[in-house]
Amino acid sequence: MVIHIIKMRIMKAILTTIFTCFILTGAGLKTNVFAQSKADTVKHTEKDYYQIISLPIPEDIKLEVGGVCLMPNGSIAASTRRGEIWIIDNPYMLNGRAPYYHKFASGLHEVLGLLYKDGALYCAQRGELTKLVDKDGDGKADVYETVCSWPLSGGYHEYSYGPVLLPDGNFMVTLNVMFPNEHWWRGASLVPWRGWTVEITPDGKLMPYATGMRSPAGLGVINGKFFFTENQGDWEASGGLVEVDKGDFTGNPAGLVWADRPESPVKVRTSDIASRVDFRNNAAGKIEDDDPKRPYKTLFEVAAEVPGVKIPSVYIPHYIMGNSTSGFVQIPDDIKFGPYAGQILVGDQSQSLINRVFLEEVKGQYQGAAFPFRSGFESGVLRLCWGMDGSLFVGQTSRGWDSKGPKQYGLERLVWLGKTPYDMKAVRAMPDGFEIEFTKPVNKKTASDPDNYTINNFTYKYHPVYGSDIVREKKNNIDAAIVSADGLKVRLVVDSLREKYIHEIKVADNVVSDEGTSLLHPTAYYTLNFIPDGEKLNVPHRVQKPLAAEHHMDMNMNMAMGTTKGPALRKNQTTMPKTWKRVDQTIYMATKPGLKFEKPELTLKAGSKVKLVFSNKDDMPHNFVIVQKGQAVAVGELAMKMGLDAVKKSHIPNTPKLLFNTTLVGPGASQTIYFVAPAPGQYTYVCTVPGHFYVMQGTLTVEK
Ligand SMILES: [Cu+2]
Repeated sequence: MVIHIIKMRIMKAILTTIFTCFILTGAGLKTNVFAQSKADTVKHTEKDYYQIISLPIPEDIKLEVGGVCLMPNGSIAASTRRGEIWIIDNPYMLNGRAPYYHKFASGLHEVLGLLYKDGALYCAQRGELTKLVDKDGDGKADVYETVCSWPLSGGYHEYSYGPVLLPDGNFMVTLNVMFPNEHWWRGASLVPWRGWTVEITPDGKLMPYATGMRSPAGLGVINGKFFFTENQGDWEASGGLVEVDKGDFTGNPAGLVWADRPESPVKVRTSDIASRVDFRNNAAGKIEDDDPKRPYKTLFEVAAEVPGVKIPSVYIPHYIMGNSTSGFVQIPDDIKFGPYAGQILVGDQSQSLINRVFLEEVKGQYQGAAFPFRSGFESGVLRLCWGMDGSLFVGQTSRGWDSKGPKQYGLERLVWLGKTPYDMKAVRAMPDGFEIEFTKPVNKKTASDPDNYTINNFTYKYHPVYGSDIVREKKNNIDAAIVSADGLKVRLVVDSLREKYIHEIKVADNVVSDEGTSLLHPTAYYTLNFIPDGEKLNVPHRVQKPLAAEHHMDMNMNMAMGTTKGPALRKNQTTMPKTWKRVDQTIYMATKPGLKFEKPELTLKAGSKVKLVFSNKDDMPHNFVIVQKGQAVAVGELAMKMGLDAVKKSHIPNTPKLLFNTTLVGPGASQTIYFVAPAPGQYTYVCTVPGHFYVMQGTLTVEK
């Protein structure tokens, strides 16, 4: 599979080169429309500003990074899923020398976090918080001391993350729920305090702090407050960054089984949720969200009724910005890392990238905007830590789950190259809209045209199903775009803002900087938990012109080509066509964990009437899409450009490269499609979900 990807990447590089050569040779021609239309904006990429430097890892070290931290001498400590801790000297590769690895500790149980404090390393193993000390100074830990332990059921996914240090010197650890067999993707808490965040004093006293966590892979302290990152799953519509106060409940009810214990500070009870949202605890244990008309509530609606329910500070919309939110760090004020001091960098494991979050306090709570930041890491991004020189170390692992980055594990360093990208620096909520702050002055002419911005808002369902569709989507009308005198800010006056909804803010390419550059990242997602009080600008209402690019195509109208006579079949034909008397071939296709199809190859007979039953046996949604041979990545990349539309349309772009498809199929669910097998030859089938399409592929052979 990896070789396959590399081949495809080489092909892509060759194609890009051919294409570039074409443009270069074409530049000499008299009529070159292409060069002219592109010449007015300067192209730039993330690479021009932030460089990724890979650290070589000796072949015999399986550095599946679970934790990273900076040592006082500038070395980096990295813990692994395999239970080892390595100290890496000269990770900056000064004087062209390779880093030097030595083993500090081993025999630990899946170390997914690491902290240096007062001459010792602290790590959460699955079942305990451990202090490791090198007493004799030989570079190896000789004291392994249990600070505090907690029970384990032995179930899959019972990860423990951390610790991080609170300002008062206590430790915080987050504890993943487990997935029991009968409900294999639904979180359960079989032993205390699974699904909780726990606070631990230096002398080992464990105090339950909050619950509602499902897969809290990232944790940290921002401006003195405790935050964690959640992943999509049951009851969790999308990943995001959540500020947690003591006693909060953040959404996944599995951990509430322990809320009655005297040590629990949580006031929410299971019945508070169950009386409002159907848990659908049926005997089969399988929940299929088959009925889009099923009534639902949002998390913020439940929070409005139940004190103690906490909504995320900032959503990092699933599929659109990432798939598995992981570790985060705040950019310190005193380092040189570009124009984003004080903001948060949040990793994404499966997409192998880092997003950026701007936080602001509104009505006493944090909320803010998420932006893309840097993609292209070599494996799944899990842990981030600052080096001594202000560069960012990025600890990575695919951990049995594939990531977009092709390697099984990796350690890389992200370095700012000293140039400021033209980007949205921040988006702030205003009483009547948003204020976008840019890193460089904008061209005032284009920036003051409100038609050069689009805003859509949406929310998610709160339910026991894995993830959620985007629901209640609404377009906002923009009445004015007012540019500040220095050209660094644009105030958008927006009609009918919706409190508690996520607002997608898009800036058109022609809102260029003074230097003629388009934005490096033109889209932001602002989680508007509160609209701030204050004076509204008095501007007349106007009706926004729709952008030419906003062409909405109903997926049901997406017709398949090359089928037999009679009414054309849909690409997603889910009932047997009336003209068919029988099915010639019935094919069963399923998914399996680790971004795989159960069968890597399929054979069909050309022209035969095919019924294909696609069953999703994994714990996340997938689709099944047949595309022209070798077009899986091209179609997947088109799907990634669909933005908000992507989830609604099941990541199915409108392209002739795509022949037939299922829509998104949730965990445990299935969908049947009908199509006529195309002309003899080879085809590719793929799941077009972002991050999946690079690896989740198979080969379809159509025979005569
Ligand atoms: Cu998939």
